[in-house]
Amino acid sequence: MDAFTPRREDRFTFGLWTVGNPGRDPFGEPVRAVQKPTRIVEKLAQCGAYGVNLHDDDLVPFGSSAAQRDAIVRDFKAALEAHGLVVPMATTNLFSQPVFKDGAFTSNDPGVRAFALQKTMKAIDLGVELGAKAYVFWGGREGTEADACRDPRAAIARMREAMDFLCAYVKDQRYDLVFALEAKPNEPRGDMYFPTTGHMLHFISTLQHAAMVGVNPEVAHETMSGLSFVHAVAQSMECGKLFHIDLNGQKIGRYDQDLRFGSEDLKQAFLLVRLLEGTDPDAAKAPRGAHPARQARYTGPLHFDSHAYRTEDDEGVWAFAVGSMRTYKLLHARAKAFDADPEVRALIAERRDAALDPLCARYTSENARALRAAPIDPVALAQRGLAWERLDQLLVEHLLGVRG
Ligand code: GLT
Ligand code: MN
Ligand code: MN
Repeated sequence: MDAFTPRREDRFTFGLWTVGNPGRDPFGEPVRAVQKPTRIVEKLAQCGAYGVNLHDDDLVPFGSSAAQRDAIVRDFKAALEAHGLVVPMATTNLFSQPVFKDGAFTSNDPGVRAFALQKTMKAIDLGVELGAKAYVFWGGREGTEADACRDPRAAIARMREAMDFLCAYVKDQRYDLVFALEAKPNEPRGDMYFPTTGHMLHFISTLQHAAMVGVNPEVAHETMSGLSFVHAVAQSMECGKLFHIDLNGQKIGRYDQDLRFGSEDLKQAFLLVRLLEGTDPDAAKAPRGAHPARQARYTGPLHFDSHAYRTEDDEGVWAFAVGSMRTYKLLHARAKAFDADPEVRALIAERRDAALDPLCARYTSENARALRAAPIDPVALAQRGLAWERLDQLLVEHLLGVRG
């Protein structure tokens, strides 16, 4: 036990499908035994996790009878109770069954779309019964290879119809539940609709019940697109839409690797933890122009959507789980030290121009006139070195543990 040993209050969660991943890939058979959900609960609790998340089919195998479902759920609840774990998030598997081969909510076939809604309503009921407060939508098969098969605008409209329907269902049932939409650019489809968190954020703004819908960005998915994950998360937080997060590791431009958090690109991982935890004291103060719903820090569950290398046995899986959580805590400690460093603070201190600043704050015709006439010297402004080299080196030194 040390300061980085994971504890319940750290709010770390794993999916049944993550630590339960038996190591099957497109080229090879499973390398580990399938574990019972109740065993996963027990092991996660021993590792110091706070919760476990699931797809409907992870817990209740597809095609189970009502009586089988009830027995499985009863045993699972007993395990949660016995080991003090919660289920903060649930989701629907709308990708594994052959019926979803060409999408679920965006399918051209109204029968498939109806089945997707039916399956999701039942899965929402299950999630709520287990105590979930967030419901994730990852459109695993919502995309195309033969793109002429549907107008992409029809796919977007169908997805909107489904979200509006399901939001209304949640309200009608008086469930205390929000939705979190997860983007991915490709895999398993050639091109997926809503490929990035930014696409999702705009889509949400077009929904009937937009207030109850946010995003669930995943490190791997944004990185696959070659984009900054930290910026995607920041934009989500800036408008109050970071409802959940999928932490893992990924090399740029590859298939969805879902590696252990912090095992790739430690600097991005550091900046991400710094952002989520709001260790930068400036994060607490909403800057001028901020969105009214801005989140200063993220207080939801910290979910690891990742799995152990295929080289690992059962022991390796739990080492992977503990490693994910420890790395998060280590990065949190490093981020606090970085943000408390007086040299860092001095370098990033915001400069204000007493004369010009008030003119930029708000448009009035007087401000516009004064601004147009103001003597601003772009050459002088450009001459100043910003010392970001020094700042970045300080970050690296904090990250490597030689400072603070
Ligand atoms: C699947 C996917 C993940 C999603 C899960 C939720 S399922 O493992 O790769 O990114 O978050 O549906
Ligand atoms: Mn992934
Ligand atoms: Mn994910």
